[in-house]
Amino acid sequence: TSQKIKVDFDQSTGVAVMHMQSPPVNSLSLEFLTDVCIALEKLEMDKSCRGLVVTSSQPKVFSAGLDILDMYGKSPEHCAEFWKAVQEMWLKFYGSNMITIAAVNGSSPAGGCLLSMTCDYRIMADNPRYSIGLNETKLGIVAPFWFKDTMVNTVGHRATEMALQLGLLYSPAEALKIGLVDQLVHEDQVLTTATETMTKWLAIPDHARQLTKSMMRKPTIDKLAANREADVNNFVKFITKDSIQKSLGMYLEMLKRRKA
Ligand code: CO8
Repeated sequence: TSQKIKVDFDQSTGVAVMHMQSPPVNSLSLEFLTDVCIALEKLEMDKSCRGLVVTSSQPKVFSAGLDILDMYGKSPEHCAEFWKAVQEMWLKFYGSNMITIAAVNGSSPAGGCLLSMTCDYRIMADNPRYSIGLNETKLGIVAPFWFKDTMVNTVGHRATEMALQLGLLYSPAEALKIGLVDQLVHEDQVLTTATETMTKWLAIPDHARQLTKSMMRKPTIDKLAANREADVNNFVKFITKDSIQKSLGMYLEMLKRRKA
């Protein structure tokens, strides 16, 4: 595997841990998404691997979401290739046969939140400085239908409607309250709690759990799987608009200013 992700697979437990280690903020770039998909495919094919924990090696950040630089000032061809990779990541994670647990040990905006929502269970660090949510509207962009569907499936229609319109980023306590995450623990305990939780899930017969997971998620997955090309075209048409490029440029400026 690549330098940007490290996968530790424990044969004795059948559980793998994927550490995202793409400095500074694990943004989901085309290259990073490709590596994640290759790693996930390998684990999926290994019948001895039953569970996967996803976590971050970067301090304070789980993932900053999609790499804005893959959507800013890029050719339509590049944007299309990038978007296919985003779709692929979502399809692979949301449809995984493995038990997937997100160990959210830092902030998790936009695509980072999406990645965690594709998992079966979310444990977040109880640090009020961290936040999680689909903040797309704050960048002047619109979360696509399958981001929306994933959130509806996680927290319900009403909470999603408010979250998406306002581009809300929730504190861990607020995220727990609406069910965006399942459990809060101290920062140092996120990974060990994920391992403990995994043990509970591993006790369920795989075939029954897998069929149940598929029953719950298949309609949502099929919706994108049947419309991938149209979704790519929509994205490219939207993201390459002058007005949208301008919004992204202003957002990037804001990120830099905030730092100074
Ligand atoms: N993409 C590219 N670069 C990024 C991103 C990103 N998503 N996030 C941060 N960076 C860069 C920063 O600009 C900064 O760069 P530099 O060092 O050159 O100034 C560097 O990473 C470090 O960032 P910070 O100094 O801000 O790090 P902090 O630890 O202070 O904060 C955060 C970490 C909280 C993650 C913060 O960086 C942040 O809020 N980032 C923005 C997150 C965000 O809004 N992401 C949204 C991406 S869009 C998306 O995922 C879904 C899009 C759906 C598309 C739909 C279109 C139709």
